[in-house]
Amino acid sequence: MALEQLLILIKPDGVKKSLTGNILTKLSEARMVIIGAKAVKVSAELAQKHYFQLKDKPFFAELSDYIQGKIYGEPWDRVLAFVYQGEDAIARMRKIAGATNPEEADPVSIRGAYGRITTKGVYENVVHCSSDVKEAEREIKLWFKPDELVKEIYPTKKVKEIKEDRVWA
Ligand code: DAT
Ligand code: MG
Repeated sequence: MALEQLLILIKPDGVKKSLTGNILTKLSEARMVIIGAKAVKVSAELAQKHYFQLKDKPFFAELSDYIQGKIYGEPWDRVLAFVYQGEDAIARMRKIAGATNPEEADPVSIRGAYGRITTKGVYENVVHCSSDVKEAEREIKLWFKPDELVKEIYPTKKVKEIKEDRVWA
């Protein structure tokens, strides 16, 4: 058994269908801990970086629009991002999430229960779940800054940056 962490996203269709509570309840059965959580408006750049392995697929443009929530618009064009940690977290959480294709997913899994394929062929599968340790690290580092996690799970370094910062007015 290995202590692992992974990125879970509640995608815009999950947010729109008001499934946040149901999804977090199902995930809580695995008894993992949340070490980071936030709401994110996904930019085109973040969408493309997140799914870069799929950039040559015919469905890439639709997938990129979907994760940005473009088809849903305000106030559903956002995702909820979580970093979970626990023993064998990746395999266990992916089992609860279910297979990529919601039609083929176990009906008791999140994707099986709540996912659908649109008439345009987009897999609206409600959640993202990192697929292996390497991908999990890449994705967590893409979505979260070290200070947004309550634990230091990867080595960090201090850099001096001179930049404008937005503060409360
Ligand atoms: P997963 O999200 O289960 O890790 P993946 O990384 O292979 O699956 O694909 C990422 C997302 O891309 C997936 O959640 C939904 C979409 N996708 C994958 N294969 C697809 C297909 N054949 N048609 C439409 N969308 C697809
Ligand atoms: Mg994947």
